[in-house]
Amino acid sequence: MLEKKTLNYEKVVLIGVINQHQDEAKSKEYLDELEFLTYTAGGEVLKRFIQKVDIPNPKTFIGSGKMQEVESFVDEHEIGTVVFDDELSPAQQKNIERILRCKILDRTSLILDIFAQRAQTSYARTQVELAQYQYLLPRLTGLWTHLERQRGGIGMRGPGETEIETDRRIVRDRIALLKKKLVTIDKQMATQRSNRGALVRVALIGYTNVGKSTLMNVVSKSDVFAENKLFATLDTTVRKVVIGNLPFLLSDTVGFIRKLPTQLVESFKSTLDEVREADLLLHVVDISHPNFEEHIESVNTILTEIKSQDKPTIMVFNKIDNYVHEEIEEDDLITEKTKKHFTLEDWMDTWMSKIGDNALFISALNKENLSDFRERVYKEVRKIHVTRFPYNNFLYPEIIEES
Ligand SMILES: Nc1nc2c(ncn2[C@@H]2O[C@H](COP(=O)(O)OP(=O)(O)OP(=O)(O)O)[C@@H](O)[C@H]2O)c(=O)[nH]1
Ligand SMILES: [Mg+2]
Repeated sequence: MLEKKTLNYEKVVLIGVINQHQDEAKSKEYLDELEFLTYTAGGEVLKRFIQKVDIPNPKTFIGSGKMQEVESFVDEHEIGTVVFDDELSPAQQKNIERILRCKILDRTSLILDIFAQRAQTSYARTQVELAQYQYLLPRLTGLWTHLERQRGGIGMRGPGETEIETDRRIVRDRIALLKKKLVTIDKQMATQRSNRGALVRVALIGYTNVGKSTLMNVVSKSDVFAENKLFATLDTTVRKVVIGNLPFLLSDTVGFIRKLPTQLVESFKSTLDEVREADLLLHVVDISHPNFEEHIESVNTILTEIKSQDKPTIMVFNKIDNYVHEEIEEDDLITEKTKKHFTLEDWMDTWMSKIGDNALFISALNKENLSDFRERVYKEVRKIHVTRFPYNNFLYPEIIEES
């Protein structure tokens, strides 16, 4: 799955746990995702350590025996960065850093680092920088910054070419400044959105890397950056799209992820306002991902956080071209059919019985079933459009007539 590794990738070790909330399989899936995040940030994973712990050690998160194992591996292989899948308290981070003498990151700081690398506009940069400093402030005392040889690299990079500041006083001032700047930008963005008029607003949402931008490109014939890395899109793109004469606005926005740092949810207020103010949500799902149902849950949790859980929503199951399932041999009478044996048809039946024609199955890449997609979106947008522009209904027949 991963591209050829280059020499300047940082050497990284991952640490995860197994407990009553996550069994071995779950833990593996989470670490797979963490590895993908690490790779996106510019790291190469040399080893994973997994420990069974029900209650994390308050001082070092994992137990001392495991920590010794990690320590000798880190020494032997000159590891520069250790990433924990779970959020560490500032105290834990400090203690672990003292033992391992290298950079200690967690999922949150890794995601923040990727966001910093991906932020293009000054608006996105401001949002990310604020989130980074809010995360860092309580952690500055113990930070690895005193390890001079470790300066820079993953977790130390601010937006653009900058390196993050580690002086507490400067950080505090910077936070205050960034907050002010964001208030101004938020106002400008709100004005911009209200200037867009009464056109129906549709937002593409979903877990990261599911194909939102690819779908946006196919539907709007635009050119939005799509890539097989996480968080390819940070800035919202809005395009006017016309289906069968009917114009509406389609926005492509930042992907969600399990445990999206709360600092990010807050500072991405304007970006998420795009979702909050949308009339219709297209929830894109990568059905070829073994964990797609959990992705749906994570997305729904964030929708609830931003009070958008009750909006009209069409579920768009993408990447059907890539869907694979395990077969049960005909003479195998023992294996019980579970979800991993589901065919695509089984999933279609399951979802259609749940939400009827609000479930669509497509491939944005191979342009499969896109006419169904257009038809369905047209119907839904039309419903909203005719309530806003009641005088020219005749322009939009019930059924789409492609011009
Ligand atoms: N096989 C397959 N791959 C797809 C399909 N749609 C998108 N992809 C691939 O999935 C990867 C992610 O696509 P993007 O469009 O960047 O996904 P995104 O949801 O915008 O991702 P973020 O912006 O990172 O949240 C790319 O490598 C696409 O080529 C599809 O229908 N089938
Ligand atoms: Mg995207």
